[in-house]
Amino acid sequence: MTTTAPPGTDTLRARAGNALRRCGAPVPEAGPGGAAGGLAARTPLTGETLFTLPAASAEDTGRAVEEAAAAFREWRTVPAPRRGTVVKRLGELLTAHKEDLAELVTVEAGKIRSEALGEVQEMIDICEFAVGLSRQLYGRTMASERPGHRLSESWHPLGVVGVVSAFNFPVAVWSWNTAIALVCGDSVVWKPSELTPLTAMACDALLRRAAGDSGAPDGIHRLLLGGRECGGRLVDDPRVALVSATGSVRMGREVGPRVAARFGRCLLELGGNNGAVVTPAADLDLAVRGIVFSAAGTAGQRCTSLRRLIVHEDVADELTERIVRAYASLPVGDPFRDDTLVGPLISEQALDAMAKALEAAQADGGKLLTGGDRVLREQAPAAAYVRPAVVRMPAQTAVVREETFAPVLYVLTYRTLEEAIELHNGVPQGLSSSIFTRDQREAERFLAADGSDCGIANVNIGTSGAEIGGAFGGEKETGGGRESGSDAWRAYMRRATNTVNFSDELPLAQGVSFL
Ligand code: UN1
Repeated sequence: MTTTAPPGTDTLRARAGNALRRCGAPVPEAGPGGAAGGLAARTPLTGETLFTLPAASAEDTGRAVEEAAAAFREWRTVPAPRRGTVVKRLGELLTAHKEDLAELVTVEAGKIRSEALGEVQEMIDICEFAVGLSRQLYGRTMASERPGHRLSESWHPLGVVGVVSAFNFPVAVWSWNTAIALVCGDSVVWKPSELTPLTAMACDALLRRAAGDSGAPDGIHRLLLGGRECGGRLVDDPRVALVSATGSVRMGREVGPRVAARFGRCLLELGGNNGAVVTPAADLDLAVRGIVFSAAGTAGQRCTSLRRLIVHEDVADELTERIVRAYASLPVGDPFRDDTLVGPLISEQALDAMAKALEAAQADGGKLLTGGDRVLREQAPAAAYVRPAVVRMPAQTAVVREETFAPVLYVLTYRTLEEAIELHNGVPQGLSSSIFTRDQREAERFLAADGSDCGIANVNIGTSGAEIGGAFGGEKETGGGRESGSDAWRAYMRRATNTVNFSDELPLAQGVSFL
C-alpha cells in the first residue's frame, strides 16, 4: 500500500498563484499571519496557510446585496435566451481554464486530479444545460372553466439568490446554482466555504469576464469571502429572495428557520448518510468497484459518499473480503500524482471526527477490518492523511446513523429485502442510495414508493457521482431541496397564475353570482 508525500507549501502557493493569475483573479498576499480578522487560505495537502485574504465586513455584505439587487432590476427584463449567452460564455471560459480550476480544487480541497477535473467538467455540463434551459422556461396553459377566458402561468425571475456552498464541491455546487439562477433572471451573491476562497476567486473572475464579454450588468454576481457571520448576514437580509445552502444538518437547522421567519425561500442540501444494498443476485465485480469509488473516493468527503453497506448474509463475507482487499491497494497521499486515489481529509478536525466514530463503532461491537490509521505524519505533520476504513457492525447503532464526513464504511448484514430496506431507511438523512442486483424485481422493489426513501436511488452504480441532468437533493434531514437538472430551475423563479377574460361578460368562478 503506497503513500506519497505532497509537494511543499511554497510549491503549492506558486501553483495556486499561477492558476489564479491565469484565471484573471487577483493573487493575494502570500504567507501566514496577516491582519486580524483576515481569512487564511490554506491547503489540506500540507495543512499550511498559502495566503491571507481580507474577510468581508458587514458593510461589504450589505453593499454586495445592494449591487446584486440593482443588477437584478435590469437583468430580469433581459430576455432569457439572451441571459443564456452569459452562461454560454462562462462555459467557454471554464473549458479554457479547466486545468487551472482543477489545480485550485486540488490545492484547496485536496481532490485527486481526476476528480478535480471531473468537478470542473460538472460545471461545464451545467452551463450547457442552463443555456438550453434559457429557451425552455416553460409555463403551462390550463383549461379555464369560464367561456372567453384563458388561464395560464408565467415564470418570472425571483430576485437575489444567496449561495452558501461547502468545501467539498467548492466550484461545482456554485455553478449548479449560478448557471441556473442567471438564466432564470436572478443575480447571485456567493458565500463560499471559508476553506476554499481561492477557487471562489477564480470563478468570480471568470464570471465577471463572461458578463463583460456578453454585455450583462456587472452586479449579477458578487463574491463574499468570510465566515459564519458573513453567511448569517446573507441569510437574514430581506433582499435575498432565495438562500441556497449546502452544508451540515446543523447549519440547515439554523438557516431554515431564519429564512422562513422573514418569508424568504430556502433550498437546503444538507447531510447524507448514504446506503447501498447488495443482494445475492448482484454482480460482485461491479459492486466492489462501485462501492470502493463511492466510499473511499474523494476521501469519503462527498455528501453522496457511501457510508453504509447493507449486504445479504450469504454474500457478506465474500464481498467484505474483496472490499478490504481493494482498500489495501488504494494509494493514499499527494493528490497531484496520477496514481493516487485518496487525498487528504480537509482538516485535523475531520480526522478527529473519524477517529471518534471508529472508537464509538468499536465500542458498539464493530470490528475494524481495515484503515483508520493516519499516514504521512512526518512528511506533512499539519495535514490529515488517513487510510479509508471498513467496519463490520453487528447492528445499525447511533454512530452508524450519524454522518461522519470521512472515509468510514460500515457493513451491516440482512436476511430479507424488507429488512434491508428497513435498515436502509432507518437513518435521519435521505440523500442518495443504491442497490446492486441483477434481479429486476429486487431493483424495482428498491425504487418503489415503499423502497428507498432518498432523493436519489440508483441501481448497479454507487451512491455518488450523479450527473447534472437529474435533480440533485434529498429528503428528511437532507433538507428537501433540489438543485441542478430536471425542473430544479423552478426554485429560482416565481410563478404567476394569469387569468385573462377576453369576453364581454364577467362570469365568476365556481358559479358565484354577485352584482
Ligand atoms: C456534494 O457532495 O455536495 O453526485 C455534491 C455527486 C456529485 C455532486 C456531489 N455530482 O457525487
